[in-house]
Amino acid sequence: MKKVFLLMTVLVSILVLVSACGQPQPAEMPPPQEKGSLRVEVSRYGFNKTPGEFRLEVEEGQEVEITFVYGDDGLSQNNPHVLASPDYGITTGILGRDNPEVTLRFTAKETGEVAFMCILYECVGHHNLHTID
Ligand SMILES: [Cu+2]
Repeated sequence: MKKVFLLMTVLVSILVLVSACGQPQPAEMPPPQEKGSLRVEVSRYGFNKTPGEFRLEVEEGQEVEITFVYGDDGLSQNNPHVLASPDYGITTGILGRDNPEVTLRFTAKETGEVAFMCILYECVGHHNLHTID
């Protein structure tokens, strides 16, 4: 009798699982973020509020798109930044209140880390947007 009960339990479980699979999906999932596309906040506290240069792992041949977003709205004055990757010889335009998003695009020439930093030395919190020695 116990065996029959166990068998029934297993059968019911399978039926529940099978019918659940047939249900329409509740909502469309948002498309996954495009590979190599990234948003990073830049403020006087650092990249994503972390002091030091921003480092990104890339793979050779990867199309990298990195958007820097102005994060100093809490300051009374404008606090412009210019972001650069010396490894790739690329810089953004001025990131500031009037231009709150700037994007860098490049193709990774080798696998490893790429460093980004602010090259506008006058900015508030500049020491948080550069290599920490
Ligand atoms: Cu800066």
